[in-house]
Amino acid sequence: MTRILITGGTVIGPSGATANDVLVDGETIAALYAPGQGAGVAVDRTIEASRKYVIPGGIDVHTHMELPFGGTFASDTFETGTVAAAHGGTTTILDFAVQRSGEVVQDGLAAWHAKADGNCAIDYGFHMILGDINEDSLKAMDYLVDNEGITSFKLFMAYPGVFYSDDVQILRAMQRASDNGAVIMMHAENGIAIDVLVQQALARGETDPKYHGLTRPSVLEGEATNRAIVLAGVAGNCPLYIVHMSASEALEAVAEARHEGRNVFAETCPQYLYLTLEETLAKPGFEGAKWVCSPPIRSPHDEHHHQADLWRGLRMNDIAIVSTDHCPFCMKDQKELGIGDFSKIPNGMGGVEHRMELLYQGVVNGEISLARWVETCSTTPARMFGMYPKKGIIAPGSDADVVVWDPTKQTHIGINGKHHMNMDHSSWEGYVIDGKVDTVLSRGTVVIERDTYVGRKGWGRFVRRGLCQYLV
Ligand code: DUC
Ligand code: ZN
Ligand code: ZN
Repeated sequence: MTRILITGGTVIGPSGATANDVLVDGETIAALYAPGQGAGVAVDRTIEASRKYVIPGGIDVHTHMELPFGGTFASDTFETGTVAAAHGGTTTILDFAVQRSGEVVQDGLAAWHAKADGNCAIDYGFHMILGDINEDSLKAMDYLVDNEGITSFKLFMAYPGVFYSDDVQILRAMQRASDNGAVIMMHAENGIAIDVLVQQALARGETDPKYHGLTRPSVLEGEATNRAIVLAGVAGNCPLYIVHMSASEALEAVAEARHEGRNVFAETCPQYLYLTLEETLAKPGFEGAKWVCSPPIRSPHDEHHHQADLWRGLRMNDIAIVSTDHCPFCMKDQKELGIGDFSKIPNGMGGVEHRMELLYQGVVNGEISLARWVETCSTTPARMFGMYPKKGIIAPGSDADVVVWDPTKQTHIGINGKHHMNMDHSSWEGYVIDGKVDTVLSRGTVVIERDTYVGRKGWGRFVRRGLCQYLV
């Protein structure tokens, strides 16, 4: 077994920073030493981390590799997407296995295992999208929790005719989750109202990408979020996790529920923290299609200050996690499906490679602390989805998923030799971030050094997860 000593660094955890040397023995962290105290330990390799941060590997709990969607497939495979994730300091992803309408849940899960097995550069787990809630899928929820290490289920209040569930189905799934302890993850947008606005816009000849944003107003995200919270309460305080939150109205609903002590949690994504409708969706011609995702990127000229509110929500823990909703599509042949009709543009953006650096910029900008960066990007994801302390912390006995982070360097984001996602463009082209990934270990094995992937296909293992660790 290989032994590695990471020396001279500052270890960051959810409760702050300490100067420690870290001993990795095989796949796990063996010990933390006061600086210099590990000097005599026999090791195969030393990684010098002076003036660098040593953090638990990032955990991105919201990715869609190879998702069939919008008449095409998300363009990253588990192989390309996990290599890209590793480059950006993410060492575990949770992807969404899909049960489509009319399909048996276990068959959808088996299809996802077949896509990922033997292909991943880093560890991975699955949530399950329930696209057809009926007696069998309700029973399957119990089965997956008890036997498959899958303890979270995503439902959609959006996308009528695709993944959409009505309130009857949602309530029944929530009741089941109340009983078996699973987390219900909710895509909270009022999809049937949005579809009315979309049809009316198209009838007026409003076909450009920006109308994707303008037909999905934030109030319809707020309404759906509030409705999901009410239904989760009726179901008996079922654990509810609002995915990819973008709107102040939604945050208000979550904050109020949390104030009442409810099992309600939320995540947001970097695109909602940084990008504006005007700079993205509203670019001239068809370029805005690059940023078509749902919920949409919001305008700062709304009556709400969505971005400032989301940053505040992150500081206050009303937003617990930052994920990416990584769902990449190329412009060529994919986004182009929607030329002349924004509603046909495949919804999704790629970002799995950039989450850690984009959130670190939030530290540099004074929006969040170093500890909160690690907490929202690694420790809380591990606890929310039943993986802690195996994942999400640098502590003896934990998996040695470790990122050495250099705060003195910069990351230049863009497609020219810089990004590793299978996309013909970058949603973050030209962004320059203070801070850079130096070295990445996945279960004790170096997978990234000197900007190069040195791991191997199939190294990543499926993580069987327990229940959410925030529930009493
Ligand atoms: N939103 C997206 O933008 N893409 C995939 C699914 C989703 O909910
Ligand atoms: Zn969604
Ligand atoms: Zn998603």
